[in-house]
This record gives sequence, C-alpha cells and structure tokens, in this order.
Amino acid sequence: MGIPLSTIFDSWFQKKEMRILMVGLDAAGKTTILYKLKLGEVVSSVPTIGFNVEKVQYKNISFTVWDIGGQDKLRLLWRHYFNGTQGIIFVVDSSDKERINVAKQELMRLMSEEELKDAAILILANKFDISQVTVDQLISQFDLQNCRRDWYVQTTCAITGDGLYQGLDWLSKQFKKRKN
Ligand code: G3D
Ligand code: MG
Repeated sequence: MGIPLSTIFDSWFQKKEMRILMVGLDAAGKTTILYKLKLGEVVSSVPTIGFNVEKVQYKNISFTVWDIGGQDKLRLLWRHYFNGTQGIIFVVDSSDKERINVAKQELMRLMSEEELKDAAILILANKFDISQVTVDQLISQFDLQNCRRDWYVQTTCAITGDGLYQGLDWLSKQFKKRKN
C-alpha cells in the first residue's frame, strides 16, 4: 500500500454527504478494516434493540458498520440506515467455508433491497492470508456472473491492509462515474 488511503478518501470528498455501509457476518473482519483505514474515531452504539453499530465520519463521508445475519426482526431496523447509501462494502471471511452460503444469502437479500438498488457493491474476500481464495472462486460461489449491477470482488487481508486500497479505488471510480 504505497499511497496513503487518505488520498482516496480525499478524492471522494465533495460538498455532498456520502454514505457507505459496511456489512458482513460477525467475525468477517469489518471492525479490523474500520480501524485499519484510520479515518478517525470509531463510535460504537446500540440503537433501540439489539444490534451494534459502528460509525466513522471522515469529512463528509460516513461509514456505518454492523454485523448482518441472524435475527429477522433486526432487518427492519437496518433499513433506517439504508437511505442515501451510495456504496456497500460487503465483507466475507473467505476462510469460513461453512458460512459462505449464509454470507451469500445475506448479500442477495441486501441486493434486493429497494433503497439500495443504486448502490455500488464492493465485496471484500477477507482473510485471504489464511484462505488463499481467488476472486474467480468467490464470484462463482456467490453466483455473481449474472448479477446486473455494479459489483467488484477484491481479496483482502484486513490485518496487513493488503487489497483494501484496490477495493476502495474501485469504489471511488464508481462514485465518480455516477457523479458525471
Ligand atoms: P467483525 O467486526 O466483522 O465481527 P473483526 O470482525 O474485525 O472483529 O475480526 C474478527 C477476527 O478476525 C479478529 O480476530 C481479527 O483479528 C481477525 N481478522 C480480521 N481480518 C483478518 C484477516 O484478513 N486475516 C486474518 N488471519 N484474520 C483476520 P480475533 O482473534 O481478535 O477474534
Ligand atoms: Mg465488529
């Protein structure tokens, strides 16, 4: 990672508020990524009932992070956070073979949300260091070949930061494309 990540975020910076959701099953590596990005203070809260939300604000860009999956009653609450989302970062533990299908189902559900239909989707195949998964394998596991929206798969290691820059760079290009 030669170039500081902050240069990407600075290139995203605009007057308009920008919202990015980062979600994935628990233990996928989301909190590790959030801290690795070093964007500012991570604020953690538990809204109304039951799920933990982490937030980082960098200039006008807000990152909202939570564990997806599990209780259906929480899904209604998530929608509260969907409005105005331009980008989704879906983090998968690529070494967790047992839950890869659960992750896939959650991603499909998210993609079917009306309020998220225009959001670009960056899929981070995390823990690449211990899984050695390839992008092609993940695309086929997630059946993304026929998915008709803007998506991109990037392998990452959240601990070292490997791949994060490339993934975010794709996302930033999507934002620019939409703006023009
Ligand atoms: P979550 O926020 O999605 O629930 P965390 O996940 O960020 O809390 O990460 C869960 C565990 O996975 C942590 O280990 C973390 O260090 C580890 N982890 C995250 N990313 C990677 C990665 O890319 N490679 C490897 N090998 N481990 C990773 P602990 O032991 O603290 O539970
Ligand atoms: Mg976490």
